[in-house]
Amino acid sequence: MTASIVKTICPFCGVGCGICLKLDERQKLVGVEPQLSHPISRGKLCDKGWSTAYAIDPENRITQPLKRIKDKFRPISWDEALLSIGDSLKAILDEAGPEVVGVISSARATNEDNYAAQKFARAVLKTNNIDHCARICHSPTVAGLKQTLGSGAMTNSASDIYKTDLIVVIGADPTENHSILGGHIVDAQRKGAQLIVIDPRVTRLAKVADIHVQLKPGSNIALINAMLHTIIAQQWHNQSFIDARCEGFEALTSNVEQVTPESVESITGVSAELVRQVAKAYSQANSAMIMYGMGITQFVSGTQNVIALANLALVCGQMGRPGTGINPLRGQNNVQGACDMGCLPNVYPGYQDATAPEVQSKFAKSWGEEVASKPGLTSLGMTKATLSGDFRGLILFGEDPVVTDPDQNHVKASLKALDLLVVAELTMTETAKLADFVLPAASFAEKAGTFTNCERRVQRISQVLAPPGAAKSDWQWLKALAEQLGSQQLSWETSEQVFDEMATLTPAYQGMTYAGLDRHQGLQWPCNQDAPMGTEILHRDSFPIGKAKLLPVRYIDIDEPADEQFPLVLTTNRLHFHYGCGSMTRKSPLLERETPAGVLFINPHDAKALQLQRYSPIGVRSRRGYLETRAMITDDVPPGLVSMPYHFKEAPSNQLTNTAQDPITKMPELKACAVSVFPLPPNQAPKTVQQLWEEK
Ligand SMILES: Nc1nc2c(c(=O)[nH]1)N[C@H]1C(S)=C(S)[C@@H](COP(=O)(O)OP(=O)(O)OC[C@H]3O[C@@H](n4cnc5c(=O)[nH]c(N)nc54)[C@H](O)[C@@H]3O)O[C@H]1N2
Ligand SMILES: Nc1nc2c(c(=O)[nH]1)N[C@H]1C(S)=C(S)[C@@H](COP(=O)(O)OP(=O)(O)OC[C@H]3O[C@@H](n4cnc5c(=O)[nH]c(N)nc54)[C@H](O)[C@@H]3O)O[C@H]1N2
Ligand code: SF4
Ligand SMILES: [Mo]
Repeated sequence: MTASIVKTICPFCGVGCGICLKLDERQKLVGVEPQLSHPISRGKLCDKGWSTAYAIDPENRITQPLKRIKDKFRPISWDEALLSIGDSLKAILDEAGPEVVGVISSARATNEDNYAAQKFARAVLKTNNIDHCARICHSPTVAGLKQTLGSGAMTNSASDIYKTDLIVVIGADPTENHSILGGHIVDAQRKGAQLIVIDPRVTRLAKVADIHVQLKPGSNIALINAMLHTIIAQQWHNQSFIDARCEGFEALTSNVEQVTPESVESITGVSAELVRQVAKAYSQANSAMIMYGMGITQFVSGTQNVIALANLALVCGQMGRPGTGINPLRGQNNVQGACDMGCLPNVYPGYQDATAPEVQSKFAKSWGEEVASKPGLTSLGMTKATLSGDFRGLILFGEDPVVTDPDQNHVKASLKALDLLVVAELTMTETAKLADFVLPAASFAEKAGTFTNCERRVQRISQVLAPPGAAKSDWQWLKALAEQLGSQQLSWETSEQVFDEMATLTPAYQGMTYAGLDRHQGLQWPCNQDAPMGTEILHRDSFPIGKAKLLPVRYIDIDEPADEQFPLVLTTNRLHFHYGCGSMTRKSPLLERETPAGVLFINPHDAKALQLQRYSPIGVRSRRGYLETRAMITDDVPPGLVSMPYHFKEAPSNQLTNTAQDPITKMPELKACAVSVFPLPPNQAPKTVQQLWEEK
């Protein structure tokens, strides 16, 4: 029987739906229901939201600090854990200085946890080696939109979906991954908005779209530049918006002058006729909004792809009004927040340049502490430096890079080579298994704090349950570790104190308090003196950098095209019922029943050539790794392209993926690498990578 119901926010994706946790008389979590009046979810939740109780079930949790002795973990007290970790860190720092240690924080944890993590790195360890999963997610958005518009976030709001005439979804699969927004998109289309989906796969949204542009993987810039060519040639651009608000139109025009739709047909696989149709529809709509995701960012051309999209929106004046804008669908529940909090090696909270002396002295003065001065490493930079002996101690929480970073064998080798690996987790992940110390972390329901969703809405989460066993909030164990190292920099008593300190130093959050957030069902940044009620639409009258910058970009091929040895291109995607490394969704029997294992999606044409039947066991090989799984034969992927989810540790697509990187942000090319696929004997069950490792 339900005894009480407490409102909080869903801990999975960046939509930030409002959920209610239901407790029985013993204060045990017994279920979940949607918040009826929530501004985004409006009384709905997707299957993951409904399954939250399984994700944090105390039965499956780490409840005490653990120390690894050879291959076994021994439970220890917090005092012993902090003492040993502190001694280890001190020894490394004394020997090799702050450049060889770092922190990887979590886009699943709160703003307060993330603010504490970057302060721990910069003011306690004195290093800018701080990063998180945004590196391999929307770092090209942060860099690309910062250059063009001055702010790397969704320009408009979720409710704009109902205010627009045309929605372009490019490189995103929102019915699977931002399901409540996906539902709003379908709804808006039913009410009259036109829907264009640009994706190499036939996604569920592509099936209902007015137009599906099935481009070849990695050809975004060729397509967008051909659209720009058409728009400018046909005078469909918005000259008055360009004159008043943009710089660089001449250079952009000459950059696309030769890029006719015909000239790129062989690159994109899209007919010139269709390019013209889409260019006309987008540029001539009264209001049109672009929504995009990993099919734009996860390429060596990631930042350039984002810039190309910004060029398109600006030239058409689809910006700064309701139902317009460029809208990155930020992925994790708090990835917008973890970036805002400065858990990136190059920026402090509020995107303040970490290498600028005035920024360093602002924070040093406010914290009363000398701060890190040298530029920091990215997450993959830390992995690489470990293998060359230049990085030795990593504190990581709420990420599972063994499953989610590219080139799994390389990641594993690197984590094993560390002198010290500390992992704070809810449960025993593949990464935690490699740690020297595993710390028990409180889940979202066991702590107070805030999450910032994809539309920049900062929302409060409440502590509903006691943490299981000795688990602590991430900021709390970071505070204890700082004290162990002799620093009082993290000596807050409540999460509200963390938030208040952060807000004074982060211009876009300056006008926010817990009380204000509660009163308004969250507030969208910037929220400050000029905008005390927050901001639904960015760039209405001007850009933070004055005029927006139109920046010419050129098509860049994928790093590893198919060849004779590896004749298929592998792309990786998500499935509705599972999330990230699977550690939270695979605890739910309901979600696990829907999709219990990884598969490789392959076109009937390629399946026939390889003599595969439905569910045939197969081996998949790339230049970096090998895995076994089963074939799922479907027209949803075109010939030549195969696709795999990355949620399944038994058959993780990151065993195969490429680490080639976008030179600007170090984003690896997770959306394309070359593989070969071959049938296994029909009666042989696919082996898990764990079994394959044991055999080695
Ligand atoms: N169920 C579920 N939901 C999630 C997550 C999850 O793990 N599971 N993760 C969350 C996170 S962290 C994130 S970042 C978001 C990501 O959400 P999305 O961005 O929607 O993620 P993906 O499915 O990886 O990729 C999106 C689409 O890009 C397409 N694509 C591949 N190559 C290209 C290309 O060259 N051009 C174009 N235009 N498209 C291409 C793919 O076919 C795919 O449909 O989802 C969030 N929501
Ligand atoms: N091949 C391929 N690889 C990909 C992608 C892809 O499209 N293709 N997408 C990439 C993207 S966009 C992303 S964002 C990454 C995501 O990669 P990860 O961040 O590694 O994935 P998650 O499953 O979100 O892992 C989060 C972990 O955090 C733990 N956790 C949850 N809440 C808390 C908390 O409050 N405190 C602590 N300490 N722990 C907590 C959970 O138990 C879980 O194990 O994967 C990337 N990897
Ligand atoms: S759409 Fe995202 S935030 Fe909403 S219920 Fe589903 S996983 Fe949670
Ligand atoms: Mo992500």
